[in-house]
Amino acid sequence: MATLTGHQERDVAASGAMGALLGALAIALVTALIVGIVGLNGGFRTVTVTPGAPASAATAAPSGAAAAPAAPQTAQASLAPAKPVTVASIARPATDVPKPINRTTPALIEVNLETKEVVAEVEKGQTYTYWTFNGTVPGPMIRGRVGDTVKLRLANAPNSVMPHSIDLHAATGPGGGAVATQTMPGKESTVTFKLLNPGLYVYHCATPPIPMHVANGMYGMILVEPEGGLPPVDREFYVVQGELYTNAARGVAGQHEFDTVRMDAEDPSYVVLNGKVGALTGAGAMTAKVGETVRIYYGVGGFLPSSTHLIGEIFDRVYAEGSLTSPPLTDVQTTLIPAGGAAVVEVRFQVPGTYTLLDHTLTRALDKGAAAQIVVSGELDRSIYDGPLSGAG
Ligand SMILES: [Cu+2]
Repeated sequence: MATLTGHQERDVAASGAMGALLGALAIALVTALIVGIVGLNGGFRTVTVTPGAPASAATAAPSGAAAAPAAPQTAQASLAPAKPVTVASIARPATDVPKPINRTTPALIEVNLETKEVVAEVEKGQTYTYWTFNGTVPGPMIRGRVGDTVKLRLANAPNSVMPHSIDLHAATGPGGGAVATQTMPGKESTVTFKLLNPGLYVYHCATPPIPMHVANGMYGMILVEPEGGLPPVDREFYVVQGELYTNAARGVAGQHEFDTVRMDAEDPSYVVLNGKVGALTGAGAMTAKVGETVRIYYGVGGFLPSSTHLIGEIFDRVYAEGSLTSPPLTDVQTTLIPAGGAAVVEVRFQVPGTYTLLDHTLTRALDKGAAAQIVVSGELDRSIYDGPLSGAG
C-alpha cells in the first residue's frame, strides 16, 4: 500500500508539470484511489503478470507477403532516408496470448507496462517512429477474470519524447485509468481498478493529442473472462487492427512521418494488423490443423471500423462487440468491429489450405496491408471440398 501511494505522489508531480487541469484531476483520483485501496480485500490471491517483449520480436516477419501485395502508388513523395530501426520487428505475434484462467475466485493481478517510442519498419525500406506499450504493436494482451483487481504500473521510458498514459475500456473510473497515469518520460505511475464487467476490451494511450498517440500504435486489449471462463478451444490468437497516417503513400521508401491532415481526413497510408504490413502472413501467419477450433481476439485500435472476414470459412460463433455474457451469433460471414471495439470470433477448420483474415473493405486489405493468414494443415475430406487447395482466389 505504501508503494502505491508513493507512485501516486510522483504522478501528481508529473501531471502538475503538464498543466493545472491534469494536476487537479490527478489529485482527485489519488484521493479516490486511496479510498479504494483501503477498501481492497486483503484476502485476494496475487498473480503477477509482467508482459515482456515477445520471444520472436527479434525475428522480422517478411514484408509484402502474397496476401497483401504492394499496390501501385498514385501519391508519390520523396521522403527522408529510412531511419535505423531500434526494434527488429514492431509486430506482436498473434500467438502471444496469455493462458486461460482456471481460478474460481478473484485475485489481485499486477500488470507492468512500459511506454516506448521506437523506430521500426512498417514494410521493407519504409520506417516509422511508433509509440508503443512494451515496444510492440499492439501492446501485450492482458487477461483477467471478472471480480479481479488490477494493479497496473505504467512506466514511461527515460528516452521518450512525450508523456504517455493508459485508458482501459475495461476499467471503471475517471478516464479508464488515464487521469491517474499521465506519466512523464522516466517516471512511472500506478492505478488500481476492479474488473466489474466481463468482455474483450481495447486499451489505448489517452495523452493529448490523443488521436496522434493512438494512431502511432498505442493500443492493445484486455480480456475479462466471465465466471466459469470461456469454453476451451484448441488455439487462441490476438489480432489488433490499426492505421498509420503518414506523409507519403504506402510503398514510398524512406522514413514516413505522422501526418495530421491525413489523419483528420481518415486517409491512412497503411492499414495494418499487429503493427506492420505482413506481420501475420508468411513466417508470422497463424497455424491450425483440420478439426481444430480457433478463437481469435480481434480488436480495432485505430479509427476505421473493420468488416472482419475470413476468406473460405464461416465464423461458427461471433461474440459481437466483445460481449461474453450475450449469446454468440452463429454462422457469420463478416462481423463489423467498431473503432475502439472488439469481437471474439471462433471457427473450426474443416479443409486444409491457407485462409486470409482481413478487413473486407478490400482496399485496406489488398492495397494498404490489413490482411493476415491462417495456414491449416491436415487431411482433405472431398465430401466437403473437392478442388485445388492453393492458387489464385
Ligand atoms: Cu501516448
